[in-house]
Amino acid sequence: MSSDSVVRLDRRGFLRGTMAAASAGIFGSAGALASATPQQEADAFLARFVEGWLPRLTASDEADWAASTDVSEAHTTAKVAKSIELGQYVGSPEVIETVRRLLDQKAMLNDLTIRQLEKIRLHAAEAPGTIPEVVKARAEAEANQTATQDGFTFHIPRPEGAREVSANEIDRILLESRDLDERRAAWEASKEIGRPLREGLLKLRDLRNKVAREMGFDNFFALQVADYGMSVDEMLTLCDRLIDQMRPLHRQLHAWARRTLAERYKTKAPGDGRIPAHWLSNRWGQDWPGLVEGIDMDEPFRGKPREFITEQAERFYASLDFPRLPSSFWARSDLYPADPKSGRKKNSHASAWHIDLDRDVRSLMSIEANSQWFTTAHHELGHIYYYISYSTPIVPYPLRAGANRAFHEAIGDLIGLAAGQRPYLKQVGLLSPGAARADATTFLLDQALDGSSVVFLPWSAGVMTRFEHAFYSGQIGDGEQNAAWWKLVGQYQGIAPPGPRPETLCDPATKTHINDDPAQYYDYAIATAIKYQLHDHIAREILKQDPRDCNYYGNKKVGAFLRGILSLGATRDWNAVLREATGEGLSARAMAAYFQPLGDWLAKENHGHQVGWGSPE
Ligand code: X8Z
Ligand code: ZN
Repeated sequence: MSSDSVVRLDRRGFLRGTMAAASAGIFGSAGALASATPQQEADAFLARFVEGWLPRLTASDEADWAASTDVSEAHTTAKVAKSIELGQYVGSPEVIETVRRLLDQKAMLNDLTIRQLEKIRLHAAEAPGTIPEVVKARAEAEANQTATQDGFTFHIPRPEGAREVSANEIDRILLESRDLDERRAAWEASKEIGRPLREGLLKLRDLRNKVAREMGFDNFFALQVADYGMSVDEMLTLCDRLIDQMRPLHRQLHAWARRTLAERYKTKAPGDGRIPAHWLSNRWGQDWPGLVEGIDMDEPFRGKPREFITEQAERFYASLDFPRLPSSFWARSDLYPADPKSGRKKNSHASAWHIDLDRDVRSLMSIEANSQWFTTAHHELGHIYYYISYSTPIVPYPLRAGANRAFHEAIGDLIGLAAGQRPYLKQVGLLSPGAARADATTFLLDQALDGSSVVFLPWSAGVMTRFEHAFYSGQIGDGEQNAAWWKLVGQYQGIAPPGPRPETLCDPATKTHINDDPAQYYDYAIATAIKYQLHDHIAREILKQDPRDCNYYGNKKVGAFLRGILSLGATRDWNAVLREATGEGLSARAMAAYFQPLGDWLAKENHGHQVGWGSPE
């Protein structure tokens, strides 16, 4: 594939990308005017910038959407062309220079203006027009990597010939099969995608770093972290703190899971105490659903039409007084797996899109009627309702984003947590008999193992964050990707590969975000902490109910509280937003409190058994 450059707004509204060449004079007379104050000059610049930005952004997003929902040479070429136009605009030296000059006069500007200029500066830093050849090369590499990823076909080897399988089918085997050979074959098949992605990822690392360094960032990781107004050290310290706060519970869960799985597969856990990766239900061990016998969260969804999944999620938001989704959402979204017979290939990972930073909101999913997609649909609608809530005249276009990226990830997860509470499930007929019967601790155990919860933190704040930091700051040699990856997986998650992982494979590249949402995965770790903080506040202060047994459904006060946060977009400092909403700064305190009864139970359950793994930890 050949392409010139790519610039796009990612699924959370953060512009990333590159430009081929700077075009001069976009803003014409918007330069310094002798008679204008810095504030007047900034107002004029922002108005003019947005006017030219929106149509280019929309065209680029439309082309990107087409390329992600129907992988083809023609769509990739069109996406690249539109991206170039956008990149030449946002990364033009004129924009960079104007923003720099205005930000040098911060004392004369109001807060909203400074915030917009900071955002535009970060957008420009993704596409600095001062190094067009690097930016162009990056664009080509980004486009190739995405096309390779989204166009990949998984195969499970069999004596009679390899069988083509979808990502959903691999996930189903890992969730349901009790046959370790079958599990290992599915797990290994899921890792084959890393092989064709390895070289492109190494190339992208160098190009992304060169782009980031042009405007003074240490590396690409530092550029992404800058959106939080934090240094890299501060971000790593924050992630470590979240892991530390939940470490005791994670170790207990790990010990319990290892024993339970060894019994399930009638085998023994390896001597160093790490859990073999193919024993777990998720391809990366990022969450471990399906471990608690007797709680089958999928049962209520069997036989339901797949349309039910998003419609029920929408009903939840609507019950909180959020508007119904616009008809264009239903008309334009791509919610179900591509028909294998059609030959169409689409990105298999869920995402939510804000095409025009206004009314055009869409989601890309591959929904099947099960509990995993039920949770994911709530997650994606969280993004969609965030987009809708801040698309008002009060929020300037450059600030139509989350309070920070983690807030954007947290909202749908919060509603997913609310939709997993038993009083709600019972009310809407989605509580399986097993889940209804389970005692409170067993139900809590199931939640701790499920998505975006306790076992997710060592993965998100640990493995993913530490790998990408080391990768972009030059601490991993070219022939050491898998070695570095599995060292981190072993250390943080207590998981080991089922066999050797040669460097011709590239296991980190099997995770979508490493390729196309790079150096941002701590967003999800921080979102997990924020989710429990918001939930704790909502349950105790608004609902006056037990956070582990509550029901948001139909509560308009909860909706008003959430819209108070969502409608701000990125107009306020995120620390202040969190403090004002919950009364505390970012922390896993609420999360630890939520699971505290489980910790007590597990400590007893694990008494006399091995807890922990490897040495030293
Ligand atoms: O990528 C996602 C969302 C899309 S923004 C489905 N998540 C992370 C993942 O799947 O790895 C949600 C939880 C973590
Ligand atoms: Zn998301």
